[in-house]
Amino acid sequence: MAGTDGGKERLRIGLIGCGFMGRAHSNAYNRVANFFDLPCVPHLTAVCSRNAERTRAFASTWGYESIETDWRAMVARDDIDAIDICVPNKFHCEIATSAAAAGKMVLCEKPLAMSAAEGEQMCQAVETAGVANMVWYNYRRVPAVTLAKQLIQEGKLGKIFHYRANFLQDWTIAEDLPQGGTALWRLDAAEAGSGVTGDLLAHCIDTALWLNGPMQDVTAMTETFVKQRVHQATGEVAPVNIDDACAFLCRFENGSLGVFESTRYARGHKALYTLEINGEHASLRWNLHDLHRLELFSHDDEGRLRGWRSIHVTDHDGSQPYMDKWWVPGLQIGYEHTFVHQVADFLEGLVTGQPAAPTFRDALATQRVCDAVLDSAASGRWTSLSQPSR
Ligand code: SOE
Repeated sequence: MAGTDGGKERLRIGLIGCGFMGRAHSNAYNRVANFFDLPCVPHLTAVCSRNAERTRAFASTWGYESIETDWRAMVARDDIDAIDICVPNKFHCEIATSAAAAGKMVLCEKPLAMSAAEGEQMCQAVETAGVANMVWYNYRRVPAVTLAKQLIQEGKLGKIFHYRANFLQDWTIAEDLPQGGTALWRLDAAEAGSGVTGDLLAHCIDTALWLNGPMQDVTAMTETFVKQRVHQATGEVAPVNIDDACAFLCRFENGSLGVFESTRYARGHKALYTLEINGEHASLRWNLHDLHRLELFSHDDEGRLRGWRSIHVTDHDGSQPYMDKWWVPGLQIGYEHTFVHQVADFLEGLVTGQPAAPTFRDALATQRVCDAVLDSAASGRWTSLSQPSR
């Protein structure tokens, strides 16, 4: 880090990718110092993508000082401290390992990699270089989800019996939707690695491992409902190799059972991430469409009053995670704030030496579960997580 902004050290960011996630991260870098009092602040040094005109427009919208059109040039710059990777999954490993070798901190969009083998290489690269690293599993930092973590850690649920999560969307039902290209790379297995497993279930798995600990084994099924689509790169009809839907069961090491489902074919659901945890003393549930509420049923409540309560997680007195940084009690925050929280925690971690999670190593555990899920779906058998699956 070098120089100061308003008396604070600057973390000079080089962002790679100008899509949806590039915007979400840029917004977070711009907002964080307005709301969090941190020892260092992000400085938007450069943004990179292949199309110069588009990159220039992005730089001007979000306040980047300069642009690059080749990520290698970005990684080689000595005025950048941290590389932030917001490009399709197939580029994560090469960029992250090169950035680490150049001594840069690396922040990477989820999922970490195309496979656990690639993820392992990325972990080794950042660990050998000794550079800070983090993966953007942002839903951990929805205040209601962080509150769920605190309640579980405090033992409010007691022994956990069940964990269930869904991530449902409906945007790929149309058979004439093409695959590949800037907006639709998520439908192309060569760019994305997998379909809903790496894109959506990875979020559910990351939260589950965080809230409920490691998984022992999994059994899964996947389906590709539309078998071929026009590929935007060639204009030709090509097989679709991603999983459009995936459902899996798992056993957690703590003895609880997990049920997970994700699809892009649930008509009416746009980004419905739900989770529910049933413990001996209490149950919790949360959903992304009502993200500021955490629902709790506590068996310890007096019998006459026992029932599900809906906690509006907006208090300002420091008792509910992150909310004292925002408005006044009762006023909600949303999706974009989860990224602001993640940047704040990353910056704080640089100073305290307590790295913000999930690190690459943490996210590798999620990648291993994704691989095990896909292996199980292919083999029709349970896959154990005690050994790396690929
Ligand atoms: C896919 O539509 C997507 O944008 C994912 O890629 C994100 O990770 C998820 O948060 C929302 O849905």
